[in-house]
Amino acid sequence: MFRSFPIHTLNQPTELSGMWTFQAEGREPIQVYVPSAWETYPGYESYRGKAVYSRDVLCTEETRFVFEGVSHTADVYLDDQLLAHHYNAFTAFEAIATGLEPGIHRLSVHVSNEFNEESALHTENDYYTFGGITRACYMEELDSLYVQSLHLTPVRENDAWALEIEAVIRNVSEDPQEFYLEAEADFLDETTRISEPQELAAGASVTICRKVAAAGAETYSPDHPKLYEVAVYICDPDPDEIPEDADAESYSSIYDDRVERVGFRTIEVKGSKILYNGKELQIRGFNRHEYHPAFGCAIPPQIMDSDLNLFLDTGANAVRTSHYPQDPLFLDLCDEKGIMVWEENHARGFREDKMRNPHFEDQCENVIREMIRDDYNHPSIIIWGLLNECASETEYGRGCYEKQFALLKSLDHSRPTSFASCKHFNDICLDLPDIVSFNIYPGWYDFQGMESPEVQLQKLLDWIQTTPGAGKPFLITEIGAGGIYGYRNPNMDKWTEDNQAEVLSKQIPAVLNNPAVSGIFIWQFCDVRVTRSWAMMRPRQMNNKGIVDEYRRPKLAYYTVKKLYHELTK
Ligand code: ADA
Repeated sequence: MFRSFPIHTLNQPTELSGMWTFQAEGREPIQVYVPSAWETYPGYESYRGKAVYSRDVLCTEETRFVFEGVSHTADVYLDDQLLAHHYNAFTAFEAIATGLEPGIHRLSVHVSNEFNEESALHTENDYYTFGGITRACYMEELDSLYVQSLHLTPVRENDAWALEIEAVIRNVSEDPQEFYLEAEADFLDETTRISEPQELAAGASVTICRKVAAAGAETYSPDHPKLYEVAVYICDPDPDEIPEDADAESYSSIYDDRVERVGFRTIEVKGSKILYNGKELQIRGFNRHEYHPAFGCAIPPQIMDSDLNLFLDTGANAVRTSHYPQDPLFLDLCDEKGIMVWEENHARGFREDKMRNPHFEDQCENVIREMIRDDYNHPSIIIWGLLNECASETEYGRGCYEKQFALLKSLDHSRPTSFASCKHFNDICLDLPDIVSFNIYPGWYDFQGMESPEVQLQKLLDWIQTTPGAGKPFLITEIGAGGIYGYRNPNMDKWTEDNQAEVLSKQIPAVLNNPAVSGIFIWQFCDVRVTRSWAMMRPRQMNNKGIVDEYRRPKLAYYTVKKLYHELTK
């Protein structure tokens, strides 16, 4: 299961989950289940290097492969032909083979999780960066035309809903093709033609935009997460004229279809408030990394679901996908459970020297493009974020923030933007986002002084009012403390569960009782493995600030958060 709803009504994709051959450089081949992280295979627990995954696949003449996530770098081959190259573990890519001899072919994915100069985003870090085909992959039989992407934007006009549909259609054949588009949804009275018949040149793509009324649609909200499926069909304008080379019996007048879901809601910034369906929003969330000791970052659906059930149990209503786009299935579940999402591109804690890596800007921007291309339709996503804790205090860093915000806004004007800063009192980028957000750790990191969380927060808020961030909504995007599961003592020693719970019991009310704050994301949901160079600062080589440990066993802090999130809900 790679999505929680069928993405086609006609030809269903073939999932490629199952057993593949895995061979790391210089080692014997073994059979492994895909998707998975290779750090979960015995003998590969800390393997950093290259490996090849391969299996046979049954192809038709035109076949499209989709990989939801390969960590970090992938080269996809069919037999000996290179179909696609992709960098970055957390976004999807396609690989298309055309003019194939129908039958069995060998699909191989060459994967690397190496750290090197070519990789600006995957580096030694305060989370682990795994290897493997870590998210679902599938293949689909293509006709000459297919829907490459479908974006749905709900709009509220004159007290009624409408929907903007934007579909990218691509012609993979060597001939021009004629087509028109139709759309189908529960809120449309009948199948609606959304483009006139037109010709698309060989190898070309076209974007079709059309607004349709959706007057009868129910409004989506966290309490009423009503989702609608919207299908678009690429239709042949001349269905009676069967092409000479087509098989008359199996000939279809529909080239391709695509289903996406939409939730009709609004999210906007007005002055210093975030408004959701016109009402002031209070965010109570957690930061979540994709991690489990038995699965690495390849989290099975059952765990995604149970993570979100724990969120709901604590009274949380939101998740920040720190620090990268998360599995599309996880986002589907957020849509269904009414959990709001801050999704961000993949960049954590880069100082200026790292931002000057010649690949940094391109790699960050690609993640932004792919994230918005793929995750645009999730009503759960209410904020786009970028460049967590990077050099927003330097001129060079500001240049990157400027470019990336410009790109983000050009790709989606329907959601507010932000970035999580740690440049207290010297950030020079607060004019760029719609929402100002800071990470603070009062009572945990001593370098921030030992003043109370209330005082530290107020000083920060007072300073922001002297910057171009004045008058914007404000979020705490990280706050928390470390605690090792099962380590208890009454001295409130660092790393005890007792101390973690105590620190959070002071931090949370300081934030949620401050009327200038629109919400909080606690750092973090579960403990996560970190890379080797972080081990000296991280007992167990883990970031231990989870309110549950890596096996999702609740610490004392879990109950503290649960009590406070319920008491302080506005
Ligand atoms: C930062 C960072 C997180 C994590 C956290 C911590 O603010 O954004 O990724 O490293 O601090 O645990 O210190």
